Amino acid sequence: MTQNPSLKLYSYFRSSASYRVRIALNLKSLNYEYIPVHLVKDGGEQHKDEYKNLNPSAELPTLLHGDKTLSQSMAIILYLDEVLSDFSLFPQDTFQKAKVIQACEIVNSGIQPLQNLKVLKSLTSEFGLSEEKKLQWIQKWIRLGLHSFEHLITHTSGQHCFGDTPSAADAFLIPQIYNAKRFEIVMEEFPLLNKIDLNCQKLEAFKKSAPEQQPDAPA
Ligand SMILES: N[C@@H](CCC(=O)N[C@@H](CS)C(=O)NCC(=O)O)C(=O)O
Repeated sequence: MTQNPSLKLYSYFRSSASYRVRIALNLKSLNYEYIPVHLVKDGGEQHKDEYKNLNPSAELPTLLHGDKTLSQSMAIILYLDEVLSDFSLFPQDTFQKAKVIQACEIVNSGIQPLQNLKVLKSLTSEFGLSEEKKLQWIQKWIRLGLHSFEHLITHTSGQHCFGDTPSAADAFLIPQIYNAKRFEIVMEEFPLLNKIDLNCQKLEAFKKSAPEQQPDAPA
């Protein structure tokens, strides 16, 4: 393990965007301090001033690297990739790198914002959706995004999304699959993604990053 005492990650065990960064840190064998922020307790600790001074969007994750503060998982992962460790999560070739980012963005901007906690809360409290309709909303957007993802990687995948080595695309995909299962989507509908999920789950970096392995996960 590379010693890097100056890395701190503000995270919540079930936050999929935090889960992406945990996978990236673990794939890169970077040590970090885990700072839990409870997204639900007392209306959500992300709304406290202390946290909003670090991240005005009141979202997880936030990474501290020494005196540098960074949020947005894509920005964090790109930063980590450039400044720390030899193991890269992106291909060298500029076009191939853009293709990996394209896959990540299907999750980052195409799916996750539509199933984010604050969006789901507002669907029921402000817009009067029933729990049943809310679940249909979530499943619709997850399915749509996962179908695009599966289509995109049909010709690029091997053991992982792009070839046989995990990349940032796997770090974005696996937490989204975790959420898909949480919201009762049967992953057999996406055979390629399901296969990649099983391959990733065999790797130590993915096992260590899983929600149930985090210090703030309920016993
Ligand atoms: N695009 C952002 C998404 C961040 C985000 O939405 N985080 C969620 C948890 S996965 C959050 O903190 N939600 C707080 C809320 O809904 O109140 C990223 O990649 O970091």
